[in-house]
Amino acid sequence: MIECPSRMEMQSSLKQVQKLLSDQEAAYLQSLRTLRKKLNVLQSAATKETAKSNDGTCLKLETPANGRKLGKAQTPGHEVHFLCDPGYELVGAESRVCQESLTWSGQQPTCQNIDECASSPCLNGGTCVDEVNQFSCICTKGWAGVTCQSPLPTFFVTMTNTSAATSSAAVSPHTVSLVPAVRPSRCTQVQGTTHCTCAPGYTISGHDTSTCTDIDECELFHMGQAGRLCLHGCVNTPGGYRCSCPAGYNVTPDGRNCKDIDECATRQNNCTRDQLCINTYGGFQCVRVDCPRIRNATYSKTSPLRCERNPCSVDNKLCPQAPNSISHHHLSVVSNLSAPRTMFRVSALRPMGDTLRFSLLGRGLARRHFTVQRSDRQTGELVLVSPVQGPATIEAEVEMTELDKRVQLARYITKVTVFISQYEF
Ligand SMILES: [Ca+2]
Ligand SMILES: [Ca+2]
Repeated sequence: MIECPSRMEMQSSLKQVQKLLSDQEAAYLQSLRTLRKKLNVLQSAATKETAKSNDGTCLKLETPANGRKLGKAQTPGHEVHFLCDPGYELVGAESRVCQESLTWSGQQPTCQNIDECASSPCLNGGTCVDEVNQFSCICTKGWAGVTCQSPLPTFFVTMTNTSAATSSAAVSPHTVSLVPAVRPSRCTQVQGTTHCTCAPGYTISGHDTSTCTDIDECELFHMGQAGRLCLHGCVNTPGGYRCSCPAGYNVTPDGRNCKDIDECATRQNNCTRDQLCINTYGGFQCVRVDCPRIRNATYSKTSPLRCERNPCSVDNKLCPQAPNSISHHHLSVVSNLSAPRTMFRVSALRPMGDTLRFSLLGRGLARRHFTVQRSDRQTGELVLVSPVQGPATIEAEVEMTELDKRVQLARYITKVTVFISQYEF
């Protein structure tokens, strides 16, 4: 069992606690007073140190970092001015006066870096980086320029025609150009003025002198003093241009013209062994010469392009009427060839009779564009009389008949196939 303490004992204990507390309070207040006194002494000493000097002048003022102080006088009534370096702005008093109390008016100013990014100068999602007296932009993909104002840089992919490039050693079948169409300019400062220049083939367009844009020569020099820049196609490239040609042609060494590829000479043809490869402007033809199969006569191939009639049997009266020989010739010409123009000549090497007669067989296109005329006693010629717009293929048959006393001795057929190209080069 716990016994309750007596009333006397309780009062004695409380008195002891009260005394302890009041002693503690007194000691605490005493130390506070001592501390305040020390602080006051320090404060008054500090005030005297900063505001006044002993020789009747204000204390020398500090020059702010990244700034300048104008004025050296420290006597009462004189002013000191403050300036900041470019890229910094003054925060605080622009000028301070040395007062009669030998203290300076106002607060000591500081020079703080100006935030050029505050006006959000970077466009199109660019990130602004503040630098002293300037800023720079980190542009998002697809944008360039000082403030990311220019679209691009895009990249031109130039593919040369594979069929046209195979025989050209200088150009690989796939030439991929990764030169940008927009490049930075080179700027120099001359007597305070900025001069910006571009690499050849580039120019400064618009107000932005920091970027150079590719010159589109195809557009700009479409018709030059020397005629067309390119005879066929013009391909603008970053920093330059190149001429292009249709399939079946190569660009000539001068870079302006187009030259037909001889597929027959370079084995770039798919003609079979029993076919003849005929090179044409812009392509080639595989031709096969077959001898005619007619009832009254038989023929033998005496050369790849010539069939001769076999000797007629004595009882076949119609056989001698059939052509003695059929020769094939192939011509390749460009479209819209000027006329009149001799295309082919047929001659009799050893005429047997007293007369040679030349004529054009057939109808249609051949009759519209060709005629046959005698050029001398033994020679007839196939003449183009009007230009042909290609692409086209015209077959003309020239017949030469030998007569003696108006009796036909022999007939010779010459089949001339003319391949006319699509282009006029
Ligand atoms: Ca160009
Ligand atoms: Ca060709």
